[in-house]
Amino acid sequence: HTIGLATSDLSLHAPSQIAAAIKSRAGEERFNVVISMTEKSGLEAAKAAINSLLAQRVDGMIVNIPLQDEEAQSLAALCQDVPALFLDVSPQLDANSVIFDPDQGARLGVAHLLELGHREIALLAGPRSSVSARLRFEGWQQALAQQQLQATAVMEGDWSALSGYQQVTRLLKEGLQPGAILVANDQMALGALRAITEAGLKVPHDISVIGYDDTADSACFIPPLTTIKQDFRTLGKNSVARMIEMIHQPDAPIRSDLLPVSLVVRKTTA
Ligand code: IPT
Repeated sequence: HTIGLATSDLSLHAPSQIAAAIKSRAGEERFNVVISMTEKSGLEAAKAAINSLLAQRVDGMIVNIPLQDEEAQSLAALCQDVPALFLDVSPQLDANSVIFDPDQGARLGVAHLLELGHREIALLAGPRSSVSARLRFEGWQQALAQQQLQATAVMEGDWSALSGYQQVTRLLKEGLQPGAILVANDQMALGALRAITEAGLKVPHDISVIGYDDTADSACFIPPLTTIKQDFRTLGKNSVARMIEMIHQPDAPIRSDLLPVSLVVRKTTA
């Protein structure tokens, strides 16, 4: 049997670690994995990736590409009798999916900062084109609003470290210095750490930073990054298990599985 994996850009750390986890778990189950990657966002690029996997006659399709509800529906239809499992869609979507809980992640980050006494919190969100970026951002805003708080600044990056560096450099140049920054992924947090250090400020003494993902390198940032852990090994295990079930029981009811995330406290928050 062969599983197709349609994935967003593997030069990003999270998708590459997810792909590695799927590949290694599938190998243990004696399933082959073929990968098709899209560098662009949007439905057309996702369709092309999926068509190339269908042409290779895969038995099931795991889709780790950010998709709006209607986009995911149309891709599931494109797969016809090949079962499709989505990893980057809204948990509300009526489709087979395995997703990390974006709300829980957002709430854990905000709660950690509030416990430390922070009130001036800036947000560095991921790209608007990504569903999970939007859900994390909305989760932060809701968690702040529950405490009658509002973000002191809102920034948007493209998930890359460089974009985090540029956004936070600009913020600090404008003379805004929040007490803490919630960042939508670890790569942008890495760039944020550089921007803060270059401005002559210290993490966490002057500004606290929280990332999101807990990719393999994040414990080695300077200082080691406090972050929201998405356990990619668990995602690999669960998504391969689900895919095998779906291949063997094509008539099983549609199900959306929500995986918990957790706060990992290291040295960037105080
Ligand atoms: C999501 C990551 O959290 C983020 O850092 C970025 O790499 C993004 O993927 C790329 O699409 S994880 C996804 C399963 C929601």
